[in-house]
Amino acid sequence: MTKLHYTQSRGRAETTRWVLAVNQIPFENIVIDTPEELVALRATGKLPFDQMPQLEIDGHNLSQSSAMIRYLARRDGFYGDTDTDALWCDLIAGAVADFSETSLKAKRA
Ligand SMILES: N[C@@H](CCC(=O)N[C@@H](CS)C(=O)NCC(=O)O)C(=O)O
Repeated sequence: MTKLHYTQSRGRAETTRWVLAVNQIPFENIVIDTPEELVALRATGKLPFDQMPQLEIDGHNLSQSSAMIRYLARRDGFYGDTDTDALWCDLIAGAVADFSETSLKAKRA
């Protein structure tokens, strides 16, 4: 079963949730909301860089949200047919990441 570990927020996991949904991959959304839960998750050794989001899929323990999005896109045929198609996918993903990073840094009023 595919599992996604992240906090109770959209944050850096939401694009992965979208791509899982587009690919029609059922997944368990596991909420890690306390420092103790994060410590326990780290102790499993499944976080390559000790960070979330973390995606368990196809026997892989993935981190880095941009890597997981690209893996899912390639895996299920959403990366185009040519290097130029893939280039444009990367350009658009980069632009979306710029907007996302800005909103992640925004402070709540
Ligand atoms: N470049 C990484 C950044 C991951 C990241 O900064 N995750 C934060 C939560 S949004 C985290 O795990 N922070 C805990 C820590 O770094 O100790 C990605 O896009 O997945």
